[in-house]
Formats: sequence, structure tokens, C-alpha cells
Amino acid sequence: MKISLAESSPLSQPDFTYGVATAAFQIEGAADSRRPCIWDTFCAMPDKIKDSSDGLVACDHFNRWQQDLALIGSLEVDAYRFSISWPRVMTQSGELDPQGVAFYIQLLDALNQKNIKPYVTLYHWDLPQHLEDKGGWLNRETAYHFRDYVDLISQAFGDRVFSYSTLNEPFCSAYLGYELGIHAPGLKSKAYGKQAAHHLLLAHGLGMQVLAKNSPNTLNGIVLNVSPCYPKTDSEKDKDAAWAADQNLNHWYAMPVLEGRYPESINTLPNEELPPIKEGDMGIICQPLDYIGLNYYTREVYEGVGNNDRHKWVDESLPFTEMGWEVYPQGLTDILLQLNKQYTLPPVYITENGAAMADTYADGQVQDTDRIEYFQGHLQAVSDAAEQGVDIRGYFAWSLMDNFEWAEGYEKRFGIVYVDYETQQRTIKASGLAYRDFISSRHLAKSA
Ligand code: IFM
Repeated sequence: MKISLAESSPLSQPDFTYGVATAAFQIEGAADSRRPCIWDTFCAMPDKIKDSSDGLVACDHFNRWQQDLALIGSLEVDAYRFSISWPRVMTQSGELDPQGVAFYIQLLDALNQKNIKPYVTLYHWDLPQHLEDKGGWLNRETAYHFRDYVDLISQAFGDRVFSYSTLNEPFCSAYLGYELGIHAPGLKSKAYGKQAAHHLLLAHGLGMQVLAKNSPNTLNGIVLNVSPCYPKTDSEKDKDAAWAADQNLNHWYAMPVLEGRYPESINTLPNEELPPIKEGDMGIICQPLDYIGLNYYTREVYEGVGNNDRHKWVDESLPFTEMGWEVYPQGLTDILLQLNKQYTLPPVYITENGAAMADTYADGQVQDTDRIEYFQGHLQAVSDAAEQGVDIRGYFAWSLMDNFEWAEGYEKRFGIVYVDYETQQRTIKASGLAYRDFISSRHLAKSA
């Protein structure tokens, strides 16, 4: 099975960027050569991770990075999106750790040598534990520690980076980590969720200011996870439920960074849940963006159940991924069009899209036709939005390889490369080969 788009599609044009994405804690391992982060602590708590696993070894990418780089090269991608482990590159006293920095510099140099553009995420959820011990994202000071880290690391990297994103999915850090408690650090309070979100947004703004000064030639932005929120029926209560979810998930982050204000739903919060906004914060948060990264996996459908409460509804007739998420490519077109209508968007990159499927490894192969279909449908959905006027410049498959899927452990496989965790052997899945062929057909067209 192949992936293909019409030659006339904006996504078939030679300057459209295709990449693969990973994150430090999910692949690196080598935990003994860095300081602990909140996910090390969370994994050590009972019953937090489905398979009781952790990130101590993960895909051992720290030791196998050269082999992994060769793999990335063989996929013919234009770009590689990965994150920097903050606790690997910064000491507790706030200086750079030369060994940690050297690891990323060799990776960046090797990527540049291969002509693969490095898209660097500065924070993908692995907060140093020593900062969590002082309150983590509930503590305003953490935003300033982030600024100092961004300052030092961007100077150390010099001109090796193509693009920086400050944060990956602050919604997940704040909501899953501080409000629901199902991600690290595992705290559970609505007020904490909004407090952490505000300090993450502040960290983004402070980070952007530093990047504008230290790294004006890179594409600097932020990565948000988005899902369109639909009402189950046309009833007022379902529409209200979908509106509230949309405000909380999509606009709580998009509006501050793009317009310097929180969405209208802030007026519905009780006093104790209001974000701790200080004078000047919203101006700091709203910095000019060279791009916005959007991650999309599925849609959300809501029904109102009284008392201003809502339930998620799923359509059992749709296909589902192993995460239990509906496969709904139309949702990606819809959210891109919605955001483009509501905001003046900078150029958009789809910085993550992919699926955990029930892969089986047999005879040296993984025939993941379902994942190929997922990519085909979602690339077409991106193409449809681009045809309708959204300025989309790139697409990154999540993920380069199977890895530590946070609270789900290693059982959920998102990779286009299969990882045997016993031997650390990597095998490109059929979806990886299809993605490679799709990208290289574009390269052929480019040189013809
Ligand atoms: O694996 C995660 C990634 O770290 C952030 N975005 C969603 C992915 C799949 O759940």
C-alpha cells in the first residue's frame, strides 16, 4: 500500500517539509548521565505507568544515536524534530553541563552534515526534579529558570539549529500533570491546572524573547495539541459542552500566545481557579511567532450532562487506534480551518500526527497497513486545509520509532520504525517504507 497525494496538492510542492519526531525522555535512556526529572519520579511511584516501566533505558538512543541518525537519513526526510533534555544540559546550580551539551551538538552537527533540518523542542515534559521540588510549574520562578536555560542552550548551539519550539503541548503538561494527575508530577487540582498553564505560557513568552535575541535566524515558535470539539447533537446543552471543551483545550493556549488574552471561558471560573496573572504577563506571553506547530491525533465529541458538566462521546462505528482514539482525519481539516478563521495564524507546521496500532513483528517485517491508511487520510486532510487557504509548511510523523508512551509505557507503539526492546533492534515498518517512498517521489519530482 502506498501514500500518495495529487501532484497539484500544496503538500506535493518541493519546499513542503516532511519530517519525523521524537522526544528526549521517550527515547534517550541513559538516565545515569543526567539529573532526574519529574517523569523518573512519577515512574517510580506505584501504579502510575500501565506496564510499570520507566525511561531509564527507553530506546537507548543516547548510545545508539549514530545508528538512529542513519535510520532517519534512510527515510529521506527533510527534517528531524527532537527535544532537549533540560536535566541533561543544565546543572542544579543553573550552569550548562558540558557533557550533555556535547551530546546534542554532535547530533546537530551530524544532522546538518546530512542536510536534515534540526527542529529542536526545548521542553517536552521532562522538568528537572530539583525544580519540581520547589513547586515545579506551580512556581512562577520555574518560568524564569526556563528562560535562563533557553538563554544558555541557544548560545551554546549557535547556528546549528533550524527551528526552535519553546514548549510541546503545554495543555498536557498542565492538565494531565497538575489537574488530572495522570502524568508527572501527578498533582490533582483544577486550580493547579490553571496555575501551571499560566506559568508554562509565561515560560514560552520569556523563552521567545531570549530566542529573538540569541537566535533571530531560526524559526521560533510553540507546539500546541489541538482537537476540534463537536457537540453530539444540536441541543443547547451539547453545544455548550463542546464550546467549553474547545475553550479549555484549544483556545486556552492559542489565544494567549496569538492575541495576548485568555478566552471568554475565563469568566466562568471561580476565583480560586483563576490563573495568577501579574501585570505585563499577557504581553510577555504574546510574542511574535515565526510559526505555530500543531499536533493532531483525534477529534472530541461532547454531550452536556447538566450542572455544566460534560461527557466525551465516541462513535463506535469509526476505526480506533490502540490508544482508544477515533481515527477521524476530517477533524484535522476542521480544526485547521477553524483556527485559521479565528486567528491571524503564522505559518503552520503539523508537528505531530500518527497512530499507535497493534503491530505484529513477523519474518523481519511489520505490515502496518492500518497506520499507512492513517497517514494517507491525515495527509489528505492537511492537503484539503492547505487548498482552502491555510498556510501549512510542513508535516512530521509521530514517531520516528516506538518509544515510551508516558503513562501507557511501552505497550503502545507509535513508531514508523519497530523497536525490539530486548535487543534494541530497529526495523522499518511498512508505514516507514511507504512514508519514505512518498517523500522520495517528491524529491524525484523536485529534481526532474
Ligand atoms: O507520545 C506523545 C508525545 O510525547 C506528545 N504528543 C502525543 C504523543 C502520543 O500520545
